[in-house]
Amino acid sequence: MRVDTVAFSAVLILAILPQPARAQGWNPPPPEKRCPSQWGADDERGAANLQTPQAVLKATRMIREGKVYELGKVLDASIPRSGARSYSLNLARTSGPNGRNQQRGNEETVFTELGQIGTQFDGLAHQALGPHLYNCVENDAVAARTGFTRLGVEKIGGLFTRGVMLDIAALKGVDVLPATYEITVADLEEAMKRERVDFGAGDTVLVRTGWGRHFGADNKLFMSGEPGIGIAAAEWLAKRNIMMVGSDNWAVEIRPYPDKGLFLPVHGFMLVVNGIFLLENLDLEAMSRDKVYEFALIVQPLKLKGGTGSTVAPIAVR
Ligand code: UVW
Repeated sequence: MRVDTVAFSAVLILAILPQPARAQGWNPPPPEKRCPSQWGADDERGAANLQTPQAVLKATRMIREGKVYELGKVLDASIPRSGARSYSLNLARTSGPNGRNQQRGNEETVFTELGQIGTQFDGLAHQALGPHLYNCVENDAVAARTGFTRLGVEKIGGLFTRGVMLDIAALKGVDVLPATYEITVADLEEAMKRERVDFGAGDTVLVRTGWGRHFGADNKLFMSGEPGIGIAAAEWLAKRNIMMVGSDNWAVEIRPYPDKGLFLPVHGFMLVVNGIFLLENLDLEAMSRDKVYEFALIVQPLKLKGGTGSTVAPIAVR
C-alpha cells in the first residue's frame, strides 16, 4: 500500500514538473571567437590551469570530518559501455614458486579503451568541432598512430578542487529523473538555494540525475538515453569558469539531444570551446543519501601519453 502511494507520488511529481525548455538553438562559435583560449594559444591544459595554490587551499577547507566518498564505479566486463567499447581482464599466474620463500607472482592484462571506460575523465583531445580540437588545434595534424601529439591527457596532472554536488533528482522529489528531462538553469539555481551552496572559478560541479541507479541494474535502459544538462545549463556553468562538470549518467548531457540537428553539443561546448573537463558515470548515491553538497574532490587521470581521457576513481572528501 505504502509502495503504491510512493510510486503514485513520484509519477504525480514528474507529471507536474514544469516542462523543461527545449534546448535553445546553438551553433559553435567560429574559431576567431573562441581561440586563443583564455590560457593562451599554446595552452594544452584548459581549465586545469585554474588549479592555483589558492584553489587547492580552498578545497582543503571543505574537509571537516575526514569522510571519504568513492565516486568511481568498479570496472568489470558487465558494465554498460558506449558504442563498441569493450572491457576484459585476463589473469596471468606469472612466476614461482621461487626460492626458499616460495615466491609467487600474479598479473593481469586488461583489454579496453582505457581512456573512455567506466567512470571516466574526458580530456581535451576527446572531441572536435569540424577540424578543430580545443584551442583550435588541428585534429588531423596531431592525431598520430600512437596517440595525440598535442592535448594528450598526460598533460593534465592530478586535480584537487573544491566540489559541489547539485542533486536535481532530490530537488524534484524523485529517485531518478526521466530520460527525456533536460536540466535547466532554474533547476541548478534552485538546487544551489536548497543546498545553500555556491561555486565559482576552479570549482567542480557534479549534477545528480539519479540515472546512475540503472548502471549495472539495467544496462540496456541506462544506455538508451539519459537526463542531463543541455547547452543552456552548460553555458551558465561555463560562465562561472568551473574546472569540471560531472554527472551520474554516461555523457553528462541529455541524450538523445532534443535538437536533432546537434550531436553531443555539450561535449563540444565544454571541451572544445571552453577547455572544461567532463566526468561521466560517477557514483553519487552515497553523497546524496548523506546530503553532502560540498567537498574536496580528487581526480587523477592516468598519464596515457596522447590519450583522449582516462578511466578514473575520484574521491570526494568532506
Ligand atoms: C558518449 O559515449 C556519448 O560520451 P563519451 O564519448 O564522452 O563517453
